Formats: sequence, C-alpha cells, structure tokens
Amino acid sequence: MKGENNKRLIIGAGGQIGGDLVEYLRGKYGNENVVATDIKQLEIAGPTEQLDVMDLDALRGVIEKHNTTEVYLLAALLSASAELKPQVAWDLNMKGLFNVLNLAKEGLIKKVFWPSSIAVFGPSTPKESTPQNTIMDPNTVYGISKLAGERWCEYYHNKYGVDVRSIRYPGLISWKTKPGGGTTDYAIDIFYSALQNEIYTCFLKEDRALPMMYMDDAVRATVQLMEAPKENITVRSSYNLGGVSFKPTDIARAIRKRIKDFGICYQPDFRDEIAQSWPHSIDDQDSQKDWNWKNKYELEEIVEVMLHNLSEKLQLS
Ligand code: AKB
Repeated sequence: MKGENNKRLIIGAGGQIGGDLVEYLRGKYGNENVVATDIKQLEIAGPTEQLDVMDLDALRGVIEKHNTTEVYLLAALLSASAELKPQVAWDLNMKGLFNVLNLAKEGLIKKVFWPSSIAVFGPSTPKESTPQNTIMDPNTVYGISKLAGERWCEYYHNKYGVDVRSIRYPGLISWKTKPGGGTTDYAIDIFYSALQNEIYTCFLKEDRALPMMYMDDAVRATVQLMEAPKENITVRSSYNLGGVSFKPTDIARAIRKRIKDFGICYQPDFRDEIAQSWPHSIDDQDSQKDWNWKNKYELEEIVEVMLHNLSEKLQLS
C-alpha cells in the first residue's frame, strides 16, 4: 500500500473528522503520501499546508506542489453555525466544493471525497429507517447546502466523468478533536461533563432520537468507499450511512452505568428544532451492497471507549 503512487490531500484537516482521517491515512499510506491542510496553521508532523479552499489558485498551487491526486474536502460550516451565519456557510460549503470539482474536471484531481450529512433530509422525510431515495426537503442552511452539493457531485460525475464519492454522515462521536457548531455535538459534550463531575445541560429534548456513529467507523467507511472499485459505486450523490440510533436519555443511561452519580438536565434551544427535522434512523442497504459496509460500534461500546480515551486525554491536559 505504501508504495502506491496516489497522494492524498486533506482539506480541513484541523476539524473533527480531519484529525482522525489524517492519522488513519498516514498509518495506511505513509506520512509523506498524505498532505494535511487547513485554513489555520496545523501543528502536526508530516507534510502540511495552510490553505483556504475558497482560493482556487492557492488550491491548484498546493495540488501541483505535492502532486496529490486524491482530495478529501472536509472544510465546512456545520448545522448550528450555519444557521447563525447563512451566507458564510453557503459560500464556504458551495465554493469549496466547486473549486475541487472543477480541478477534478480539468484532470488535476483523479478522485474526490466530499461529506454530506443526514441534514439533507427534512420534515417530510420518513423518520424511521430513512431510505436512500426519498423525499428531501431540508429546512436548514447546512442541509440545503449539502443537498445542493450532492446534486452537483452527481452532475459532475454524469457530465464530466468526475470520480466523486460521498457519504451522508450521521452525528459523529469522537474524542481526539472536539467538533464545533453541530447539532449532534451534545453526544460528545456530555462525556466532558460526565468526566468532570458536572451536570450536563442538554440542548436537545430528552427523547430526540438521532442517528450517530463512532469516529473509527466513520473513518473506516470513508476509506472503504474511496477504495471500492469504480464499477461498484452506483450512488454518485451520497450514500446513506446508518450507525446507531439513540436519544439523549439512552446515552445518559449508558454513562450512568459507569458513572453512578452522573446528572443531566434539558434546556432545548434552536438546535432541537434542527434535530426535529432530521431522521431517527437510517437505512444503509446501498452502502452494504455496493462496498460491503458494516458498522462495528453500538451505543455501549461507544460509551466505553469514549469514557476510557477521554479520561486519559483530560488527565494529560
Ligand atoms: C451536525 O450536527 O451539523 C453534523 C451533521 C449531522 O452533519 N454533525
């Protein structure tokens, strides 16, 4: 694997997915074959660049300098932040994608990964086991940008033959890098409170079920999709990815099994309205069929690894 000549460029490597993905890809392909970029200066070993994906010339320059042929475009504003800054979110989420797709159309990039989200679904979408193809009427800025992005990905594939691949991520739970500005962030914040002996104030209603996934599963899915033979990829908009579905009360109960006096209270805010429009659970049959997807982590295992890893991390800092 290390000898293969595809070099990868990660855009938004300082974010929640980026940090884990860079580490995984570097373990698989070697540090020198994975270039990590972010709008902020990155403080990690290995090849890095400071890059604003909205700057097409700068993006082209970094790709030419490092001869990278695969791009993972992770820079985006998430759902809660996007509601507060709609224009910024639309500009970043769309222009970044167009810059990458256009360089792929030119032939400078051979393969693109672009993340979509369960936010593409809306209030009229069936909530349980949401199918791959169904009603999509997102009512958030983030969801609208992700659905538009999906349509553009499919268009660039059909019209120009761009090899672009995508996943509709559920809420992602991780401990290495804190997320920022998402609606599903509660399922990470809750662990920090539990380990610091604080009562957690949840910004979602107690029975608000959402699809979630542990980061190791999400990273594995991403690389599995990118490595799948081209002819197996039947979805060029974005693949549903299921993970595990739970409510705030479920995760609180699982934490309390391990930290007996953990306390939680509920003060739903605008993020609960966002979550209300999203599915409860996802049907990911197409991912299973096309690229053999199967998730590993269920709720109890997620809680176990999160408490273990985060407690070590908090003791170190
Ligand atoms: C968010 O909450 O905005 C993201 C997502 C589900 O895409 N985690």
